[in-house]
Amino acid sequence: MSKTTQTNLITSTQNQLNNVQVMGILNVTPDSFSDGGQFTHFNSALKQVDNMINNGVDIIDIGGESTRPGAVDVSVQDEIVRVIPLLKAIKSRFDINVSIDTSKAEVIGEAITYGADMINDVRALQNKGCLEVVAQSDIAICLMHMQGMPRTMQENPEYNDIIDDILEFFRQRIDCCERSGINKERLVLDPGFGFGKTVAHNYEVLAKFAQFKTLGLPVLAGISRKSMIGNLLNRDVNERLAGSLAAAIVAVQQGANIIRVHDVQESVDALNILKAIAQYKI
Ligand code: 9MG
Repeated sequence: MSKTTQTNLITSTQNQLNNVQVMGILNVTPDSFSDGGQFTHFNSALKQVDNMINNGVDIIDIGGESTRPGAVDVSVQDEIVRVIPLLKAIKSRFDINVSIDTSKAEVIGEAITYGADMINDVRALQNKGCLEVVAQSDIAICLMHMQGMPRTMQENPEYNDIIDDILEFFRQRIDCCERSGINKERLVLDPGFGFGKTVAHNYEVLAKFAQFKTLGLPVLAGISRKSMIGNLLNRDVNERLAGSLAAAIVAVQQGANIIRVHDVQESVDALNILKAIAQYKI
């Protein structure tokens, strides 16, 4: 390898690492799987935002609908009441990017009106009206892969080749977005750890994460506290920090641009270790 190629490699690794964004999870649902109910109260949610900002978060992801396996549906009105006042309060008090985790066109519309910076849609804008409302704005979108729907998705997930199947899904969703007038540059892709995937599927996706970079878009990894960690290590949900950090770092080393996490301070620390060694890697 020539010296120039080596230097380019190091610079691009450092650039990618320096630009990795930490997305902090703020679930405002009574039944979210790992922090269920903790931040349903407005003031404790704002306090949590303040903590995350002090710990170096880049994006706050507010979710008003639980997507854990078996979760019950929530009405449009309930979801709006849960997330929009919080979005407004965060935007008026803090200088921070906010993502709204939703699959409902009406919630997306309200989120856009009140200054959200990103829509995080686990259904990849496949619900009625979503493409249209997004096309009328310039908001960023995270398109996540899921096989099936949250209520039943873990029953018997099957793939021909999980990486090829997810890549094909991404190509189709990117194409739909572009045909609806949503510029490709606004999109982030996410293979959807735990969404219609067995533990083995999830680890294959993590092992081959770099392949999602071939589509030329930023990629998000959401692994924090998930059952792929708990099942492998036999850990309860509040004992999954070490496993979550290890998995997030593996994703970042393969090019993840955003990591979606519960534990912001620990994730920023782990990323800083990676950044410190990146300059010596040849
Ligand atoms: C809402 N939500 C829960 N898990 C997620 C993940 O892995 N990625 C994204 N984008 N959203 C998620």
